[in-house]
Amino acid sequence: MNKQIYRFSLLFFIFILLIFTATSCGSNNSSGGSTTDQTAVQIKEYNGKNLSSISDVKDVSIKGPQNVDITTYKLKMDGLVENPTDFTYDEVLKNEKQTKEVVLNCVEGWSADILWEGVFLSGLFDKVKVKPEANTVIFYSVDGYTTTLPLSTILDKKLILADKMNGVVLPAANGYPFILVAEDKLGYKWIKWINRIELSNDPNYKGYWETRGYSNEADVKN
Ligand SMILES: Nc1nc2c(c(=O)[nH]1)N[C@H]1C(S)=C(S)[C@@H](COP(=O)(O)O)O[C@H]1N2
Ligand SMILES: [Mo]
Repeated sequence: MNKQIYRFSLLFFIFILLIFTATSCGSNNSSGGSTTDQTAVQIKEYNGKNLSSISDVKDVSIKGPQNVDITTYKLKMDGLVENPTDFTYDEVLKNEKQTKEVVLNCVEGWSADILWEGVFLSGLFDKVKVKPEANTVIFYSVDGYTTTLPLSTILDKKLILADKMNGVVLPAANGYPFILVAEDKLGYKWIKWINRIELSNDPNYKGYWETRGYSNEADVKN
């Protein structure tokens, strides 16, 4: 009888020990993961080329850097869509991601070569089901800034909404939570702090700088 209890307790002890080892390994792994995120540093080189630094990107915003509270943040998608939706930050980030090295050129004469990472706009369009008559996309920002691009340009160029630049989460000054990576277009199409995307059939809609005389095409001339 005593022997049986002894054997049983021994087995029980080994069992508890195994569970303890397994769970503590698990938590070690996850804390390792978050440490990596916290110590994320800017990527400096891509395909053997030096990238610009985030500090080379001048803030030329109409009202200065905006601070977005991510706990209440929503990206509203509406207009000519079947399913108007307010997406949280995490819901946006669940879409297919892409990394692209793209130069941002401002009309003020500076440029920055940055490695952008974000989600395809086409993925978001699929979720809200864009109606066939939509041909124009109007972007809105928390600072009241707006700009627009033809729907076909966004799809042809496979444009992304970036949440990261040079491998780090966008700083507030650079558009956190999302900037439009409007490749081949001048800086004023790269709208930051986007909180609404409207699908429209008005190709003549003009954004903030476009109503003040800048070209609506905004093509970068090389
Ligand atoms: N919301 C918002 N986005 C904006 C602007 C702005 O004033 N407000 N300025 C634009 C202009 S003119 C440029 S050149 C780029 C600059 O981006 P950066 O500040 O990250 O360099 O942001 C663009 N996006
Ligand atoms: Mo600009």
